[in-house]
Amino acid sequence: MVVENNAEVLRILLVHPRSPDTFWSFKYALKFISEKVFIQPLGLLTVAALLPRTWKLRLVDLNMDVLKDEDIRWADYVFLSAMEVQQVSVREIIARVKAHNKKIVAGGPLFTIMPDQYRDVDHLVLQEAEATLPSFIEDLRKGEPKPIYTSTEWPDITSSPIPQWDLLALRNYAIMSIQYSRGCPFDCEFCDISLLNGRKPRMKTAAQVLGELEALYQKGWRGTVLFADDNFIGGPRKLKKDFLPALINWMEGKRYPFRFLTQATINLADDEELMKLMARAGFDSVFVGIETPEEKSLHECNKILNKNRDLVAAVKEMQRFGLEVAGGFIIGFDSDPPAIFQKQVDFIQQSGIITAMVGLLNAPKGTKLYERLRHEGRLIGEWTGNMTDFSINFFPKMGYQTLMEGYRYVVTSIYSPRNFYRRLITFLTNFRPLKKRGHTLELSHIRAFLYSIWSLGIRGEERFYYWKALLWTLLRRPRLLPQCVRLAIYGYHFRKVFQVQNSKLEDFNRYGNAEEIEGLKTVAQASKKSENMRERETTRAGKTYDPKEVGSRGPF
Ligand code: B12
Ligand code: SF4
Repeated sequence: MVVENNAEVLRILLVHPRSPDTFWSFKYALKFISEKVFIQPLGLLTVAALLPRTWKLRLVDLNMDVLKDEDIRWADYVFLSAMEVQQVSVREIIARVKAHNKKIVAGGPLFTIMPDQYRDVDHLVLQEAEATLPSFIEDLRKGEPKPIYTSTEWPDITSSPIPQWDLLALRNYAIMSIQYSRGCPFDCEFCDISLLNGRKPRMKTAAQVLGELEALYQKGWRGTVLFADDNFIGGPRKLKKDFLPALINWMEGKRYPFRFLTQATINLADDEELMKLMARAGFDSVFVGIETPEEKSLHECNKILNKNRDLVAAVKEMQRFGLEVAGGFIIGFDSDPPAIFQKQVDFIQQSGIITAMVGLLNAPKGTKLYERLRHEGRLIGEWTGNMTDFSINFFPKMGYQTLMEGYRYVVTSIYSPRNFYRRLITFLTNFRPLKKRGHTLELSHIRAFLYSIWSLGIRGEERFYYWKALLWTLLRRPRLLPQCVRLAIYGYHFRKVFQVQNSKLEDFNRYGNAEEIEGLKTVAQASKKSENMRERETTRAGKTYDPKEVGSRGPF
């Protein structure tokens, strides 16, 4: 540690690894507004704010920048933050930094969930930085930092600092995120949130969150802000009595400079007061884990809140209160019947959910699902971190080929232009956003609109449906024209993402060159194991195994 002007100085390079192009990268949609990156790395900005004020910091986000040798040489320590989907980039960064003989400090969901796979990292500072980083800094000052720091406590986040916004050029991002709470009281079998953030929701104070928003506002940010909570409504009483009224006040005073998005559980639809308050505070979209319309599968994964309710009605209720619902769906449960694929398509079409993230069930390490599958001898390897890349890390009961073909059917159906635009009209018919909003039309919106005319309305395969939807909106719900255009652009992105992923899978099936195709290694293993198990099952049943029959019927 160097001492400059009587203060200790360390140079820290904070690196955010590259994310692959996935459903949530919005890569193809962002082309319509410019070459921005979807969202900023909130974890690293929070870590930066927890470091001593005298240390010098630089941030490199590999989703837009390149990692320069010069930056690595400058640094005393390289701080890495990642989730599982970023593993390929993480490995590259570690190799580069090690080649420069520099020390790496790593934290975030990837390392917290799989520390054993990253023993080559010099210092693993796991769980929430508020709980573990202070001990690391203390040991570093003493000159004896340990290889691993972990904690069993869920820290009080009311003292979590304002993220260090000045490390970023905000204009390079399409949206910003902040956090109000951590943790979720539920316990779904496939989810690792209870391991990362615990089951007791912890909230920040209203003043603290308003301070974070004010800092963003002062930095000149206007537009979308995501509340990156596990479940925004995990502590509904405090939300209704304290936080939302304060937020409404602040937003009204500033004439609505932001629009908010968040994640919540389906029981939001049961609470009219909460929906109204959220809409008044500026929320107009909420991501809800719906998972499946199949009751037995909901039971299997312990998604208790979604059981025994009319899920389509719940979605429509939220839309009626001005909240666009984005939905998470999962296919591949043991209890999924053969009809599940059509059932998912029908559900999504009826509900008018535009952003339907349909993923394959996967078992993240440490979850109850992971342990069950391991016990049953069905685990194949570790999850790639991505639910939409046609990979699975266990042997599915319905058979691998059946699942893949069904999954492909679902994603191509719901994002076919015909179904997508039908759904868009269903949504726009039901959606009732609050009237008062201070949003002004920006140049980027006009650019996106014009580009959508060219790209979707003139050149696109969807042109007929695009114009039909535009005309319908102009005549029936003219106020919703911006939403119509925005969602048409999203639809284009979702279709493209699945097309690209699908063609990678086809290439893989044709040539089997898994090494060249990122993320498809588990597919190879699943496919192979699936065939082996089928062969065993068929032979046990006294029949002759014919690999060509795979997928036409399953032994289970
Ligand atoms: C916002 C969000 C997103 C955003 C972007 C996230 C981003 N750019 O970082 C979007 C919507 C794009 C997204 C996408 C996906 N996400 Co996401 N996402 C979240 C969410 C809700 C909030 C992330 C966040 O900002 N948290 C707030 C900050 C403050 O927390 P944090 O990053 O964890 O950082 C803290 C600690 O981890 C630690 N820490 C973090 N980094 C470092 C570094 C160092 C050096 C140290 C010391 C400490 C440290 O200290 C921080 C402060 O306490 C989390 C859940 C959650 N509550 O974190 C899921 C989560 C990160 N996402 C997850 C997943 C699976 C995905 C997807 C893969 C989903 C999919 N269906 O395919 C996609 C990936 C797509 C892609 N292209 O990357 C998982 C990751 C699981 C894992 N084990 O890796 C999480 C944990 C949710 C979950 N359990 O299901 N996600
Ligand atoms: S409700 Fe959502 S965040 Fe909570 S445990 Fe279930 S999947 Fe995880």
